Amino acid sequence: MIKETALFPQQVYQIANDIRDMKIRGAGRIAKAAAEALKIAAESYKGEDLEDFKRYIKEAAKLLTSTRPTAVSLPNAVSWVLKALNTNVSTLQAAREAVINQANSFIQYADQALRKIAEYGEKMLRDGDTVLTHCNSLAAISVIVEAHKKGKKLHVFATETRPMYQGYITSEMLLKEGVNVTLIPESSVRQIIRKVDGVIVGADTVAANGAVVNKIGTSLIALAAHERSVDFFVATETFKFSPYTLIGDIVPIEFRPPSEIVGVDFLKSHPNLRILNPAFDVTPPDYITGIITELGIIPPKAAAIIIEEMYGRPVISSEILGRVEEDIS
Ligand code: RUB
Repeated sequence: MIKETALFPQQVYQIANDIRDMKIRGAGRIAKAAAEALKIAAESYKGEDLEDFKRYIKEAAKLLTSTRPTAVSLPNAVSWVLKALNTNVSTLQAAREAVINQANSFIQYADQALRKIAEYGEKMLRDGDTVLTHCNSLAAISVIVEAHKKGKKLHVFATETRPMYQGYITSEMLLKEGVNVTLIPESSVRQIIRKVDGVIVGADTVAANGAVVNKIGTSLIALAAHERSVDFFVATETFKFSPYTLIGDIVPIEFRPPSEIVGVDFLKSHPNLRILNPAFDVTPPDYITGIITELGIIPPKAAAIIIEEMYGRPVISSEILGRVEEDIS
């Protein structure tokens, strides 16, 4: 539980807790929720001092970015909103409005991006295709649903995605749209892949070298697809591209509690058992056919160009330097 003080309205803590506890999950939804939380914080600020307001918004930004480490969409969304404070705002009212407008513009951009991804991505699917997806990615689902709406008859294999079973959510979403779905354990992928024409997954972070960080198990699926020359697409908004990786920062992989894997009683009766529960893994660019973004479908190796165009060459902040030093030591 995140420690609540009187500083922010309860809704902001609620969003932060919901991201941390995975009630809000999926990199795109996390990013939009963080922008929404900053907007709520700005709207509810009770003070009267511009500099104090800036500190308050930056504190809210820190709280939100501390909730989950892997999806770069979270710090990218927060940076997008914080740009409001770098503009020449000279009054509290102007700063408040700027933060609210920036948050709204991020949310709007995210919604439009998903629609573009669906439009570009559906062209990669043919009538009669069998598609495999993993975890629960709105970007990947939007591609499948768009192709379905265009009248292409598809069959989807959705992995359960242990230990949190996001595959159930994916199955429900696709069934609601009228798409044929078969739920499978991810351990069956190498057996099933022979029936699959293409894989589509989402991303939590795309690194400058085109490697994609996504739900644990993604890289094994990519390996199985590669072995049989099955196309492997990643559908993602460009705000999941990491500017930090351009200067060598390593994407932090979240490890989640053992209790997600085994029951408390089993843990208690085997005190010497160590349990590892990594939530994400890294798929190398060589296993990725293309990255479907709102700007078009790009080869993974072009990720660095997109990052430079969108974010410029990053200025190395002391915070980032600290992280790099930590990794080397
Ligand atoms: C979710 C996950 C999704 C990406 C992309 O993991 O790995 O594939 O976040 O999702 P978790 P989207 O459930 O642990 O957050 O395309 O919706 O952004």
